[in-house]
Parts: sequence; C-alpha cells; structure tokens
Amino acid sequence: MEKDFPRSCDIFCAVVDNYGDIGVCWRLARQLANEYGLSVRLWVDDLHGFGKMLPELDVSLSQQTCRGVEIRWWDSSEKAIQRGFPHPQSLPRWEREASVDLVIGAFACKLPDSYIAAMVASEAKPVWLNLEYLSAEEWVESHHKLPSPHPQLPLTKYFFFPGFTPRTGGLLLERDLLQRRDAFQRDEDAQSRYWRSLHVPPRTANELRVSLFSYENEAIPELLRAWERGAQPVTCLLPEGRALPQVAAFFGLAGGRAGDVWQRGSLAVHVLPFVEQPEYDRLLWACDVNFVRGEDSCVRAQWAAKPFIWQIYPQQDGVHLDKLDALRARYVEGLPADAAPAVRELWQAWNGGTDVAAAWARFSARRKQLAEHGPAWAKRLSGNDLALNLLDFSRQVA
Ligand code: TRH
Repeated sequence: MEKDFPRSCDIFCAVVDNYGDIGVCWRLARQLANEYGLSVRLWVDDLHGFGKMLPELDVSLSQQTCRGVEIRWWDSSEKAIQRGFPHPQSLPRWEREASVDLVIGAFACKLPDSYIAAMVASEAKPVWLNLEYLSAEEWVESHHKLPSPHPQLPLTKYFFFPGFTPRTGGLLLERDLLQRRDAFQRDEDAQSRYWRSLHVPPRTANELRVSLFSYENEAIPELLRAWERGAQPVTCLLPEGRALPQVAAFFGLAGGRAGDVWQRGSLAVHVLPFVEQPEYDRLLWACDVNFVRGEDSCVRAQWAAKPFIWQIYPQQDGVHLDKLDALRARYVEGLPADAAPAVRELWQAWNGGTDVAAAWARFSARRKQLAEHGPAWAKRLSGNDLALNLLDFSRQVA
C-alpha cells in the first residue's frame, strides 16, 4: 500500500544575501500549506528582508501565522543572546517543539544541534531533505536524491536538487499559475488596469516594455544609452534595489525611489516599489522583455514565457559562468539557428562581457522568435513539479 504524503513540515531558511533564499522558501512553504494541506512552519533567521516580500509580517514577533504558514524566527548562528533580538526568552527550545514528518533545510543551512538531537529522539523520525540551489548543469541529475548519513547519529539527510530535466527535482510551480498567466496575457483590460495601478501610462504604439531586476552591472549605462538613442520608445520598469543607483546616475541623479519617473530620448524609466511575489509575476507577464537575476526571478521569467535575460548571482573564480551557459544551452534548444546566438551574446554581455548595445540590437531583432519559443519552453518545464516531487520522494524514503 502506498504511504501517505507527510502532513507536517519544518522549513529552515538562513538568509545569506538578497531575496532568493527567502523567496524560494516562502514560495515552497505556501505551496505545501495551501495546495497540499501540510501544516508548515517556516523558520527564518532574518525577518527584515522577508518583510519586504510580505508587508503584513511583524518583524518584532518571533512567531506568527501568515497566509496559512506559521512563521518562526530562529537564529542560525545561535548568537541571539548577544544580539538581543528579538529577545532571548523567545529563542526556540528545540527539544520542546513538536516533531514533524518532514524537515527541509534550504540551501545547506545548518540546523541547530539540539534540533537534530530532537529529530533523533523522536519516535517517528522525520524525513530530512536539503533543498539545493538550482542549476541546469548535467551533474545535478546524478546528485539528486543522494543520501548523506549523519557521521555520528542514526539519521540520514537527502540532497534534493531542483532542475530542468525529468531526472531532477523540477521547479516550483503553483498549481494554476500558467492558466492565470494566460488569462492575464489575453486580457487587455486587466493589463491596462495593472499599468494604471502602478501609475504607469498606457502603452503607446510600437513601444517596448522591459522590466529590469538586476545586481550592480557595468553594462547598465551602455544598455540605457542604447534604449535612449534607439528608434523604438522603451519603458523600463525598475524595481527598487541594487541597480537603482546606477540607473539614477545615468540620469545625473544621486539616487531615487519608488514612484520616480526619468525620461530622456526614447527611454522612460519608472521606479517601482518592491512588491509581493504574485505582483512581481504580473510585472513579468505584462512586459515584453524581462531582465532577471539570481534564481527565483529567473524561474518566474521562464513561467512568464517572455524573452528574458538572466544575470546570474556572481561567484568566485567565475564558476557561475558555467551555470549560466548550462541554462542557456538548454533554453535555446529548438530555437531557430539565428536566434540562439543572439541569446548567448546578450546573456554573456550582461554577465561581465562587452558590447551590450550590439548584443541587445541582435536580441531585439529576434524578439518575435523568442516570444514564440517562451510558452513552449515553459510548457516543457511545467511537467516536473518540485513540490509534488519533494512530497513523493519524502513518502518513499519515510
Ligand atoms: O534576490 P536574488 O538576487 O537572490 C539571490 C539568488 O537566489 C542566488 O541564487 C542566491 O545565491 C543569493 O540570492 C544569495 O534573486 P532571486 O533569486 O530572483 O530572488 C528575488 C526574489 O524576490 C524572488 O522570489 C522574486 C522576489 N521579488 C518580489 O517578491 N518582489 C519584487 O518586486 C521583486 C523585484 C522580486
């Protein structure tokens, strides 16, 4: 007889940098709770960054429930008492926390020793998974689901790798996302209302709308100049964040904030606030081209099915460039022969290469083919659902 899916789950997130770690964990937590009915606790060591994504979060509380998920604060470095935040008596006493069916440590974050001891002591040991970073590289298939027995304790952790092929853990995809995307992209009124809600004027004929979510990037000024001098009007939607100072400097300004609008030549830039994840999806769905970064926004751009440019999270020794190229190679499969090099050139130029203006010109000349390719690519990926795979694997190894 087939075993049941787990009913309860702890997800541990240690925020390293930016929004990707918490972005993925929050998405997974909501999906497990709201689509699969698990009772989910999301343990997060930095509530401040999380609050940008979830405005109702009260960062002074060490325990609260939002959108069906119990959100708990923990200190991954176990130095809370020195930091005095939120206050020592609210530190979790792991041995007293009820045990769960499934424990997910995100991105190799180190679980508290006392929590691990409590796992060992519990009557029915939970399944313990480490959710890894996403990569399109080939080695992922052979590492996915590998066990890692604890060196001293009778406990095994399994590596769970998201990925782009059927032999990996797949990608996070909410149950009805692609239908909602299609409905929105078909509905001109909904799109007009969306632009109005952002105080962005309606589209004009021949205009290009581009979202720009990026890290600091030396290529930014050259790309903005190309848009400014181009024949086609470009409206650039810029979420507040790391690229903002460079874009402001391009317009001769010391800084900027959400609501600012800057215009020169053919280019208009609208600075947007950081919004909740579903709102950010709508931005990706509504734009013609999306610049994305890191991990989660890159996946969302693929679900949005519009031409996209990925700025990968930079790592030492340039190892990230292999990862960049691995996704690029998979994504361009099936594209006409002249469109594939345009993707390679622009992705490279945007990730530390040169001549971004020329690469942009070639990419934008292939926009029609890329726009046609996007939905087929998204459909191909959509058959491999990470949350479902993860639950299925958990019941197999339980
Ligand atoms: O913020 P990031 O640069 O995160 C990165 C990557 O995950 C990287 O792999 C990791 O190693 C590093 O952090 C530590 O990019 P990413 O992954 O796209 O995460 C951004 C999240 O923010 C994503 O969930 C989408 C969300 N988002 C919003 O919710 N609202 C917004 O307005 C915007 C622009 C993004």
